[in-house]
Amino acid sequence: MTANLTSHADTAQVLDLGGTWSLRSKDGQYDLPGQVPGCVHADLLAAGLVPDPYYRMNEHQVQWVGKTDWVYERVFDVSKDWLSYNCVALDCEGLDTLARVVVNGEECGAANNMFRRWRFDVRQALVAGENSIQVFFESSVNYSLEKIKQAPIPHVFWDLPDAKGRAWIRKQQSQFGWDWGPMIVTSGIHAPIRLVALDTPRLERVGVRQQHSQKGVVVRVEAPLSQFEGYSALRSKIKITRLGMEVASCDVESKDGVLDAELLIEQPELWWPAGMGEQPLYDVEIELRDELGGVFDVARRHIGLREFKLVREADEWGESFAFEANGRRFFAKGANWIPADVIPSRIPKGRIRSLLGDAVDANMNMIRVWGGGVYESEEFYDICDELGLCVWQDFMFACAPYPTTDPSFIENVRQEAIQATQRLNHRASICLWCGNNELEWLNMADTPGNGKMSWEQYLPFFDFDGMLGTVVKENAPDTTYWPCSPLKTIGDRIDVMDERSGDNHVWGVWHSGEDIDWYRETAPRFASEFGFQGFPEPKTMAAVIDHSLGDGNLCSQVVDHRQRAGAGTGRIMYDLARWFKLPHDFEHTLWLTQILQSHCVQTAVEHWRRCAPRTMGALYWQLNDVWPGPSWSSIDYYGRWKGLHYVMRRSFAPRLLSVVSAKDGVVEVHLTHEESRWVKGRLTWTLTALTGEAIKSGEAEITAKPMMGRPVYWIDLADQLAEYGKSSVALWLEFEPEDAQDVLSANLFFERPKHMGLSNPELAVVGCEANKSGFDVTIKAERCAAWVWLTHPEVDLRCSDNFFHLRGGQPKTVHVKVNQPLDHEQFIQKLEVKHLLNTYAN
Ligand code: BMA
Repeated sequence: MTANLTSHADTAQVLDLGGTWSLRSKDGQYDLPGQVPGCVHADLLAAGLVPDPYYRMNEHQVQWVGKTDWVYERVFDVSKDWLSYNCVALDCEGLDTLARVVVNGEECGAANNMFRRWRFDVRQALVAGENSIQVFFESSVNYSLEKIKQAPIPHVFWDLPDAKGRAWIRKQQSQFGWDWGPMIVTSGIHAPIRLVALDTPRLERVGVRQQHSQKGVVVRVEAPLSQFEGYSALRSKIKITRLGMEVASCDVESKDGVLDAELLIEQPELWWPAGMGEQPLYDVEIELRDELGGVFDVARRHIGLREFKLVREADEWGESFAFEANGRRFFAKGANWIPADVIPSRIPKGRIRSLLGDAVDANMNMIRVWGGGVYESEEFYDICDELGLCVWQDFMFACAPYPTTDPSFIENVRQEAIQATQRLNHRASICLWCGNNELEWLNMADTPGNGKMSWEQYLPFFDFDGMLGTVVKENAPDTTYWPCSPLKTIGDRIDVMDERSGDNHVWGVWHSGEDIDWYRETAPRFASEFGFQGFPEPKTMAAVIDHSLGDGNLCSQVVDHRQRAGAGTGRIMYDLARWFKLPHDFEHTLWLTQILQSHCVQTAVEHWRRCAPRTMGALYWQLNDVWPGPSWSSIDYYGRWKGLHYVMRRSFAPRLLSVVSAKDGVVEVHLTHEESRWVKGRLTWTLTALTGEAIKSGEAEITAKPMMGRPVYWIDLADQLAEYGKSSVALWLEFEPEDAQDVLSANLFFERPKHMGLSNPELAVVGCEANKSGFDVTIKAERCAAWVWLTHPEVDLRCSDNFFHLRGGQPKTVHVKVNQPLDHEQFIQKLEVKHLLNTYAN
């Protein structure tokens, strides 16, 4: 699917300047090929002039790059007729970040915002034949450090010394280092750059709005024109098609340089978030023509017909914070997205699609594009539109005070926000614009200073009717603007512990040391961040550490170097000891941190789903990684699913059967779903000894309404628990729905894993059939096997299930896809089927 670009009809000349340029350091010491689009770090890596910054502690050896000024230059030819055009513009989709553009020695413009698109008039500088272009990049690190000397703004204590000025520069904030990633401050022409010569009317930009009613959906197309002076009777032909079939069209005259037309789609196919319906997309084509029908310009947009609403209404718990799509309220299930690599040009082809596809595979319906990253690419939003992933879109501000009273900063950001909202306002997936990440929680005080800014400095810029709120109202009027995440609208605006309203960043476990079970005492209206760290698997860590140099220890200097969350590893070990026995070697420690992470986030997510409709969203921190290292992600840097991602697939399943211990040996059974009708079926349960023998069992017909918010059944096991002891039994449940949809299963342990009387389960592979995309592996255990996972030292597996509990005597078949062709022998020989006890002892 091509991006939604205004493509100039054949009346414009376009010269793509992408490709190989030459790259020089200002001091002339470095002179090498430079790729455009790209960045300096990628070019130095390609030339072998810097070591891989992700390997061991090489990050330290590349810091000089971010403190160096660079210049990209090349020559290009244009024919004489280019000079006959009224307007010849250099169209730069992205300059990172502080750039000066010189054509044939003539200064043509400067840029100071990596998030903006820049257009420079180069008509006067151009000559027929060979031309030269140079783009000079000033070091963002040096600039920002100098800037805070001149114009100090309070910076945050946790920022690295060279990152203290990051708030002054409109650049991916997390490039200055974050608690999950390295400091790599790039420079470069990071998006397409082209020369465009035109002197006929253009569609400057296109806005698409929609109004839903009984009659259907009215699609309104608005577009200011440029270069239209001297042209009368400009007409526009607009066509809306669905799978090539025309569903609406019109032919209108543009007035005073503005195209404004409405088209009715009578039988609209609505676009739904993933899991609620399909994602039909319509093509909108807008042609700008002269009175004889000659086409001056064409623009195309892909739209989904849907209405989003953020429902904030008073209720018994305070004020709701729930999203509605097409009038249907839904529980937002998802994660926070960070850039897929600190060096964008290193993102492998297809990685964005596989990460977002993996989110939907894990039953997610929402992604938050977090404010310390970037406004993502057209490809990203194309895929979200296609897959039904709703996008909570932050403006790019995170965890620092910003110079929000500086006029040039305000105007620079206003242009950035206008471009971002105009670029994305037709997107089916965008459901909310959010002003910033955590400024109100972390960076506010009555008086500015010490990492804080004042409300006087903050509100005019970020508040509902502040500068950003106004930009959204004007350029994306059908999308809600939310000033900050998290934010309260009842009580003290920044009291994140107040669960009556707004969204919450529920960090009590990771950042405040609460026990994992503490999550069950919480019921935020919407949890837009929470999580726990886990290390990547051994294969991933092995790519960036050297075991022969003793790196293979959680607290080795090299592994500590990768831990960016201060005492993060200590935090992991603290909670690990709260729940599990200590692992016996580095490899199993890595796996056990994934099990702990999964258990933590699962506890939160399943509890909050049971709290619906009081709680109506859970977006865990974070989906993906920027490099191989410990983080809160569920998918590691190489795209491998950590235990958390497999567990989230179960916890976010459309129907969730879950069971929790209530008081005095009684357990509560919950059946949670968001369907529009009640779900009925047969529940069967068995209490077994961990050694496998059944102790007690039962069955019942149960019924659950959507977002039930309370148990559907209770089981009294007080006597059995007293007789057998909590540490030696487990409860297994199955739900068979009347409507023949998937059978659900759940289980409950009554003791923390470290105190459970688990014994060797004699877990074995009892069957392995090759299939089209891999193998069907059947495993069976004689006794209860907790936290069973499948892995392979040589290939990457994608399993239909993983990191699950297995009841003794109950075989389970896992469908395994492999990322490289393997014959049966090669696969089965090295396949590892492990379980919790393997982490404790050989
Ligand atoms: C929140 C996020 C990120 C951070 C995460 C983990 O603050 O907004 O800034 O990485 O917590 O600490």
